[in-house]
Amino acid sequence: MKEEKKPFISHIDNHVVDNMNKVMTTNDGVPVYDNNNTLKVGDRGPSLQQDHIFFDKLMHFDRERIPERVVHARGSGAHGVFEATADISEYTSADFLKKGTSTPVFARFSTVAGFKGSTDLARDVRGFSVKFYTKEGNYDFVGNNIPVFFIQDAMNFPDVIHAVKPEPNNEIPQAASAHDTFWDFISLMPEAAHMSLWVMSDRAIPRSLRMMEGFGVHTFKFINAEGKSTFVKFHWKPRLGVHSVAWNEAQKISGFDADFHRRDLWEAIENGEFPQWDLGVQLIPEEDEMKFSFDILDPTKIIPEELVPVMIIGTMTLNRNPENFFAETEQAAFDPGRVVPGIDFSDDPLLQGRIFSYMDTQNYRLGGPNFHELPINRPIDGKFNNQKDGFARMDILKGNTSYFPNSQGNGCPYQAMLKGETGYQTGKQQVDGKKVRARSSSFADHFTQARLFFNSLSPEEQSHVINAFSFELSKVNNVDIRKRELAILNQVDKALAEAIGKNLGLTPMKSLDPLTLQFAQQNHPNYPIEPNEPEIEKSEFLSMKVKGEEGNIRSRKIAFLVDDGVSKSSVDKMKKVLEKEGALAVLISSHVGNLKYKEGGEELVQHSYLTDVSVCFDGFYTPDGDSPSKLAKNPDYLQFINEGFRHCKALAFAKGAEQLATKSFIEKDQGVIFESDSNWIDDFVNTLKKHRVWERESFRKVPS
Ligand code: HDE
Repeated sequence: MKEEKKPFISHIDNHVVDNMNKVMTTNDGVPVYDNNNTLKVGDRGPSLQQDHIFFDKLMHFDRERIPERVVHARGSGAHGVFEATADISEYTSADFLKKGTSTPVFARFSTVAGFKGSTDLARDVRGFSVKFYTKEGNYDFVGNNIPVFFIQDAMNFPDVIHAVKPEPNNEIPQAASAHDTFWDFISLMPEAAHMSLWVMSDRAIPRSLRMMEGFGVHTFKFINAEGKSTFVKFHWKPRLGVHSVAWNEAQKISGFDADFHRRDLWEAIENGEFPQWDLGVQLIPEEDEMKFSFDILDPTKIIPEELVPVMIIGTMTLNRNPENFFAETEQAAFDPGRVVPGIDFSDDPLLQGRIFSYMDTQNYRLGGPNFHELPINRPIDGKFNNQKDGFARMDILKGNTSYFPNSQGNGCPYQAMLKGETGYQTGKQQVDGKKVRARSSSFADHFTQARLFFNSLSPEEQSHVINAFSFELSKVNNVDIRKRELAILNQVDKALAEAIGKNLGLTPMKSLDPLTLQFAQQNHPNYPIEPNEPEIEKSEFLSMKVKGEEGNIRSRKIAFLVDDGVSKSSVDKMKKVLEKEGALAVLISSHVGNLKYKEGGEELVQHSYLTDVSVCFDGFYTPDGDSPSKLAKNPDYLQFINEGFRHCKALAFAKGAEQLATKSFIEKDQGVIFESDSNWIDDFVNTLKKHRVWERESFRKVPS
């Protein structure tokens, strides 16, 4: 069911400009008479220096680009609302988390490595940022779709990013980790083992931004009204399930529709299919800080949900696209240091470094310290302090006092404490220690959780990880790097390393490469350190296949493969059921424009075999009529269904089209559904719900 577009958030709405029925003006509001011609001496003569209308236009144009984000440059955003649904006042005083509270949000999803114009389907981590415009100021959740990070200390961040970005001499490759410098770095950093397995898993190639989890990664702290702290890990759980594309699809989608994820998010919201995520928390009492086999301050570790269950505390619904990409999505300034009363930082050394970096980068990227005044970054109830001036200052501070303490301005703005208000209060914490540049020995186990992740995947997901490592390391030219990484993977799981080694023509080294060991010993002189006994060997929450089983087909795109003469009743029969389930039926024909039905009548078609490809669809249906005989001779149609089959998607054929399946490389299985089977439409829907016909995975006869 289509829902109405929600109204603007008032404090941003005030800044929306509508050109409709307005005379064009210069930036000073002077009406423009002629916007085609510069001022000249005679119509063939030289231009004049006094053309202030032209200069006004060009001056602005010449400055339209700002520096893109140094990481996470490519992103897509949307507005929405967060509704708190659980009473957690025992743990946090945060106003926006009080049960029943609704808070406007702006979310932005991104890839990390690529430039602003790079493809959406790169194998990469996805950023998951949410700005909550709470009554107590803006709270920024700045997380990822992968729950751990490559490195443990902020000092290494510029290095990991330099390594993954295009190489500095030739700026190749764009938005890809499959190159020497990335694996050179990773193979010297055993702490990256856990995250590198996640990035080589299907998590790094989501089907949709709406179908991925979000994680705060670090441990944070909740602070309650009495000042008591509780450690907290944040999780976003998508209502549409967690799903991915195949790597072969990702590569092709990048060519056919580099905006695949951006378009998907935009269209879903325009169609009233508002994406939703539940916000969950894992709560760890302060007393339990040291209870686990790993350190909860180490960002390369998860807290398995079996040990600390996720409690759902609210739901986010994205219900409005931005009016303007630059003003909103590009200028949105996220910062994990932007916390509100009731939320605090832990001592995770990666998180601590982030608290500096984001504010610093916004100052540079958005041109100065007034970036908070851009509409998208403004707190909903305003800001009141003595800060003033600076580039592009927009607020007009009233009166002659801009200092504290003052008596002339009645002591205002006043500190919360003076009027018995709480304001932001840092959680009290006893700290005692020597100043050191060092790494805790509790951070030294790099492989146990990497193993936990690999063990928890289904066989199909494991084989994707093997293929991804094999692909990436095959693209590494330096054989020593391949060997070094293989030695790391051998510490995680021998079968994993051997399978990859086979594809690389290498036998994995038994122990770490001496160079890797040397780097590990810089942080831990006694490395390798005997790891603690893990609490669990396998976690069902880490497999996407398990999560996928709960799925539905809302907003999935099903290609109806047709041509002139197709039977309308055969189209409508399937369409009705799919649309009832919330899926989209997309007609694809040999031409765009009017499609002729067998029964008479026409329908406007927007997609053709020329413009579209199988990888952009979730399932395929070939209806009856006079069209199947035409399609039998159409190589593009045959490519569609063969590739769909190869990518383990569901295919349905109406009676008169069944022979088309046998004309191709397709073999009948539970995901190839014929009308002559009983319950064929239900079977098709149920197969689509499973996202993939995983059992077909090992079937490699069809080239794609
Ligand atoms: Fe970021 N990161 N990061 N990061 N990060 C940025 O901030 C940084 C890290 C994440 O949609 C930058 O505004 C450091 C972890 C997201 O606009 C920059 C460290 C996680 C986004 C920056 C990290 C993230 C960023 C670049 C290690 C997951 C996009 C532009 C100490 C929990 C936000 C910008 C958006 C963006 C620094 C590590 C997520 C340079 C120094 C861990 C989602 O400030």
